[in-house]
Amino acid sequence: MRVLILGGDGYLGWPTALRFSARGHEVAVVDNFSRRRWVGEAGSDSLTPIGDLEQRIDAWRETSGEQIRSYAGSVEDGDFLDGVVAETRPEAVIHYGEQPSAPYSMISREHAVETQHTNVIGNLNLLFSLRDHVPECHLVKLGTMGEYGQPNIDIEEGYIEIEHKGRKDTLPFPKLPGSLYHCSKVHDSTNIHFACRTWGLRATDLNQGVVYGIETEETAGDERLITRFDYDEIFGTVLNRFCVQAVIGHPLTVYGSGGQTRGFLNIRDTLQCVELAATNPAEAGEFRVFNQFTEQFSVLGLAELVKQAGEHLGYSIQIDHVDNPRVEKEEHYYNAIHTKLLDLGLEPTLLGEELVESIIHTIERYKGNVIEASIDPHTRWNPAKSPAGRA
Ligand code: USQ
Repeated sequence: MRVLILGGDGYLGWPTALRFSARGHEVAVVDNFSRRRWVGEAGSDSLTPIGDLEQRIDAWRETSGEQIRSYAGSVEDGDFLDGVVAETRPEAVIHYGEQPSAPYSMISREHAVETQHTNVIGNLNLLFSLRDHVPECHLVKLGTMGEYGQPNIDIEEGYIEIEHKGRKDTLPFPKLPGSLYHCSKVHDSTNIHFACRTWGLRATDLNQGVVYGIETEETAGDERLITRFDYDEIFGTVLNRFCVQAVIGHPLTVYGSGGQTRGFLNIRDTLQCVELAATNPAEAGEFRVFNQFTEQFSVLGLAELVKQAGEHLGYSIQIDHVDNPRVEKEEHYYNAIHTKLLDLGLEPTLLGEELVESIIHTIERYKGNVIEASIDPHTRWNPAKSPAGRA
């Protein structure tokens, strides 16, 4: 299959490219390297040392004999993207090429605008390119579980059957996004759904939970192939952050009470899910939604797990309840259905003490790279509600 991966230099995009390439698919990647720039601007850097995209592609060719084609440019540049789609004529596009951080989108007006411009306009450009050049192509779009928020009812996979005043319909599940980043993903979903209904495109929205982990089958063998790993307040996801904090002796930063519950998955399972979606495409005109996570945890539950695993390895670990910089529910009902990927054959990697210990061991190799000043949260969802003395 000809696969085009947007965001192929990123935390998930790079190992996804290797996975498809290793399985004999013809892979091309697009990236404008803004993730590297954004993390630098946040005063941080990848914990893992990563070469530039061309060096990594060369290393992959050397170790696997496989070739990955690359295009440097932005999805927001519609003419550029159109040229890439016309030239590569993909059968599947995996779209990771977005600004993925909720805190980043909440820093300022400029950051919110950049997030929604990159995400909404990039995705819209892609929909037109697919329509005009490869209308049969399957779009596999990385969405987020955060589109749904935390409603007081079970979360279905994309759609809910509603009976209203004696009539019934199956409609998109209501959305309650928790940041301007999450709002951008809702806008993307609306645009993709429209393109499927109107132009007959086929798409799968992967509403992914919070990803953790570093190594994948293809990256574990050679250090030059390792993916980036962020742990700063803006780009680090919570479990990855807690593991780094454990290793450097920084108290674990639980925001508020820690009752916030989310769906989580290991990075290896992200790759499994994306491959399952791509090799089992949606029908023409279908907008399919999968809830992509394997297990639910509360933030405090994760902190306790990291404390237990870290202490088992001889670390002394403190859990701090810091003022929550976000506006979010800290105690809430959460039950999200996630059966569609399991039905396609997903074999979940379950989180336990042993897995946390293995992540900690990988982090230990690079702990000298940690920039501790980037860890504590400063970005507040509502600056008017800042506690005294905090920016
Ligand atoms: N949290 C802490 N302490 C920390 C960091 C986070 O308690 O040091 C809490 C947050 O307040 C939040 C939860 O952990 O309640 C998750 O935060 P996160 O930063 O790990 O994840 P989030 O901002 O939700 O975003 C991440 C990815 C995003 C993806 C999303 C999936 O960055 O790309 O869409 O997870 S989901 O959470 O399901 O919306």
